[in-house]
Amino acid sequence: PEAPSARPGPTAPVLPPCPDSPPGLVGRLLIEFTSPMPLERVQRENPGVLLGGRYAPPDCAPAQTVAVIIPFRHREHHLRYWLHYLHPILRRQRLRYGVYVINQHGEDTFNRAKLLNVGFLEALKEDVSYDCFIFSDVDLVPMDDRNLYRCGDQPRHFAIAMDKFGFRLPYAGYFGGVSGLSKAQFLRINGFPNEYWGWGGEDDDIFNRISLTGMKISRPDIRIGRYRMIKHDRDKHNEPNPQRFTKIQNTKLTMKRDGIGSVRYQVLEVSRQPLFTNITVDIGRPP
Ligand code: UDH
Ligand code: NGS
Repeated sequence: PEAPSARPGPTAPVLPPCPDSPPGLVGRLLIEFTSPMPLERVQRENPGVLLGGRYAPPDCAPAQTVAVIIPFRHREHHLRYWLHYLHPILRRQRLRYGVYVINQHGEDTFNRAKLLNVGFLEALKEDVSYDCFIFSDVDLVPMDDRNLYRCGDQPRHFAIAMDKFGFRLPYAGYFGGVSGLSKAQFLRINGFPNEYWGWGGEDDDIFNRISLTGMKISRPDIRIGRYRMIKHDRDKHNEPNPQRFTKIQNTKLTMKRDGIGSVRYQVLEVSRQPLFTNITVDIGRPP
């Protein structure tokens, strides 16, 4: 083995790099949302997760540091399932990661993509070493732990075979649900749009940004990128956005001015919970 480049201190042992294919993955998983999931149980079953939802493997040094960003409002019961299933998966994947729940304050129209922009900036304020960002809806749980939550040389789409779509992509340009970009990829597209209020289209706008900057979506094997979605009714204050069809025609023009460079918001509270960091934010309301 090579000589370590930094001198190991008593508290910082030099670990070998984590292997490309983590050993100990189990493959296909049984995912169900029938019995209720108390948070105390999820905490008890994940003692290795540190305050704020941080984790690093004890036995190897990962190449990346991953911030998992969840757009959120009034979905506590989905979040408990998400934490229950995802923490053990991410641990088996030997990731160094943190979980950030970006909670939209108030009852104005929901804005998923703007919350994801906030998550990118706030995660970096917590830890400048984040270099990979995974954006996950709170109601999506992977059915296979070989679907590795890390970044590559192209933006990654993870949720490609959801149960509600018959385990297929609904259309070739679908980029919704769970996606991942490196810090450099995210900055290259000027982050995500801030101007999609209500449901729909923001993921297509992100897809357009990626295509327009000459990048290509990378996806896992269709047998591995399977997901279960927790069934739910339409939320209040997240009605389909009637402007979405015209907006996605104009990404090329709007992406220059609307994105991570122009996002305005106010953080109201940062709260480090045992299994995640909760960031409550005022993102304003549609004009
Ligand atoms: N989200 C919240 N709270 C909300 C709205 C959205 O947390 O009030 C987040 C959450 O992470 C969710 C994501 O934004 O997973 C995407 O929103 P969504 O779940 O509303 O989108 P989806 O396409 O559902 O899953 C749309 C309504 C489907 C109604 C189907 C009725 N059978
Ligand atoms: C498209 C939406 C996307 C959405 C996808 C799946 O039509 O935002 O359906 O929706 N695009 C537009 O509306 C322009 S789903 O079946 O999950 O409700 O993600």
